[in-house]
Amino acid sequence: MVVFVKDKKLELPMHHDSKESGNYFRPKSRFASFAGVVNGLKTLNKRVAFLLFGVIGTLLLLARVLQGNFALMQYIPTFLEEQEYYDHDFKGLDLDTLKKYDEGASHYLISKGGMEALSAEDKAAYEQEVEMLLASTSGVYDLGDYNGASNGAENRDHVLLCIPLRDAAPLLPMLFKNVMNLTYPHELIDIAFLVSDCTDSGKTMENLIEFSKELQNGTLSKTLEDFESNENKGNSAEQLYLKYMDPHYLNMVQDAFTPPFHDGYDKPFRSIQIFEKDFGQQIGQGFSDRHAVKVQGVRRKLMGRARNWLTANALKPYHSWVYWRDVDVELCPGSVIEDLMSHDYDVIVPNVWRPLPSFLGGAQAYDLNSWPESNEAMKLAKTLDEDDVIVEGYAEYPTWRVHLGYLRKENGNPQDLLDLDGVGGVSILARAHLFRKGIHFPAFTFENHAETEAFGKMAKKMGFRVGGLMHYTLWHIYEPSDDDLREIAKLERESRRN
Ligand SMILES: Nc1nc2c(ncn2[C@@H]2O[C@H](COP(=O)(O)OP(=O)(O)O)[C@@H](O)[C@H]2O)c(=O)[nH]1
Ligand SMILES: *[C@@H]1O[C@H](CO)[C@@H](O)[C@H](O)[C@H]1NC(C)=O
Ligand SMILES: *[C@@H]1O[C@H](CO)[C@@H](O)[C@H](O)[C@H]1NC(C)=O
Ligand SMILES: [Mg+2]
Repeated sequence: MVVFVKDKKLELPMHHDSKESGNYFRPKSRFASFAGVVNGLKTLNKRVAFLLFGVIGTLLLLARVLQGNFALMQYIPTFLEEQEYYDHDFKGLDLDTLKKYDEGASHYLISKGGMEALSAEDKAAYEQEVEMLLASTSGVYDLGDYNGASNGAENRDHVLLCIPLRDAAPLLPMLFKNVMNLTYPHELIDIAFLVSDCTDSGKTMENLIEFSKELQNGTLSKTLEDFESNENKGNSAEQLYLKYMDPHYLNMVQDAFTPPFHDGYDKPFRSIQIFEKDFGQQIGQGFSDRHAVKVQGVRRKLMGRARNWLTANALKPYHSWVYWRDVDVELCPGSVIEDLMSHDYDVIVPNVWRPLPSFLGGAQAYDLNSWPESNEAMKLAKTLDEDDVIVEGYAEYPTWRVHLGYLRKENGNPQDLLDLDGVGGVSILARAHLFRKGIHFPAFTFENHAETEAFGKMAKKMGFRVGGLMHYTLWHIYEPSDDDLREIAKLERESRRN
C-alpha cells in the first residue's frame, strides 16, 4: 500500500480503480474473488510505489540542479505494511496460489509432467492448496484467543471503538481529532458509529461520512483545518462564554490541538462502519432538556437500546476489547486505551470532569454514574418500584454513594483505582468477551438502574472486575445551561455599564 509523506504527515491516495475494489481500506469481504482483488492491489501498489520512488528520486535530483520548486517533491512514498490492514480474516493464505483456482480445481489434478496421476509431491501440494481454498470461504475462530491482554498493543489485540451519535455535527471535528490522537495502533482498531434520531436534516450523517473517508485517506487533518477556518467565521456571540472560562484550561485545550502529534496520527484505521437507526428519542439534545430528572429513566433506556444495537452489529469474533467513547470529550490522553488496558480489569473507566466558568468554580465532576454501591442506595432501592430508575446526582435520590468523580485530586496518582458497581458511559473499556457472554446495556430497569450503570452492575454480578481511575481525567466539553447563559448575559450587561 502506498502512502505519501508530506510535511511529516502521512497522506494516502484514494484508490481510483473503483471497478475492482473501491477503496484500499474497505473492510475485507469473504468472497473468493477477493483473493485476486487484494493480491492484484498489493502488487500493483508496490509497482506504483517503486515507480514513484524512481520518478521522485529523479525529480529531487533535477530540483537540486535547478533549485526549482516542484510541488510533487514534498511527497515521499511509503508503505502501510501492517498486516492487520489487509487480511486478519484470512490468516495464512497465499493469495497468489489461490488465484489460479479461478480456472477450476480439476485443472490442477494434472501433474507437471502431464500425467493424470499426481506424483506424491504434487499430490501433497495440491491437497494443501485445496485446503487453503476451502478455508478462504469458511472461517474458524478459537474464541479463547481473544481474551484481551493487559498489553493489548504488543499482543496485537483488536479493539472495537464504539461511538454513539445524535445531532453531533458541530462536535465531529473535535471527535475526529481525539480519535486520530489515539496512540493505540490504528490498524488494530475498527470504528463503529451509530447515528440515531437526528433533527439536523442529515448534517451529522453527511459530515460523518465525509470525515470518515478523509480519515481513511490520510487527509483529514488538512480538511479539518479548512473546515474549521470556514466554520469559525462569525459565530463569536455563541463563544461568549469563553471569556469566563479558566485561562489555564483554555491553554490546555490550545496545546492539545496544536502539533506535533504522535507519529501515527494520520494513519487510517483498520475499518470504519457507520450504522443508522432511529429509536424515537423525543427528548431534546440540548443540555437543560436532557438533564431534567424526569426524563433520565426514559432517555437512559433508549441509550441502552442504541448501545446494544451497536455492539450487536459491530462486534466481530476477533475483537478482544471494546472501547466506548462519547462524542463530546474535549481532552483525553492519546494513550487512553493502552492505559486503561494496563490495569487488567474487565470493565474500566477514567474520571470524567468538565470545565466551568470561573463564576461557577472553574471545574466540576461531570460523570456521577461511576460509583461503588452503598448501603443507603440498597435500602432506597427496596422502597422503589421494580421499574424505577435511580438517577445519580439528583436530590430526588439520596443514595449517599461515593462518586468516582469527587475522589479526584489534581495531582493524584493516575494509577489509583477504585472498584465500582455502576459506571458512566463517556469512556468505557471492556473486554469483548463480556458482550459475548450476554452482558449489555439494559434498556429496562435492572437493579433499579439502566444503561451504563446497569451494565457495570451486571458485569459485577457475573463475576467480572469493574473499576475506575480516580485521578486519570478526561474532560467533557462545557455546554452552558440556560441558567449559565442568563448569568453570562447579566455579567456582560454589567461590564458594559462600567
Ligand atoms: N445513537 C444515539 N446516540 C446518542 C443518543 N443520545 C445521545 N447520544 C450520543 O451518546 C453520547 C452521550 O450522550 P450525551 O447526550 O452527551 O450524554 P451526557 O453527556 O451524559 O448528557 C454522545 O456521543 C451523544 O452524541 C441517542 O438517542 N442515540
Ligand atoms: C486523498 O488524498 C489525496 C492526496 O494523497 C488527495 O489528492 C485526494 O483529494 C484525497 N481524496 C479524498 C476523497 O479526500
Ligand atoms: C492528545 O494526546 C496527548 C498525549 O497524551 C495529550 O497531551 C493531548 O491532550 C491529547 N489531545 C487531545 C485533544 O485530547
Ligand atoms: Mg455528553
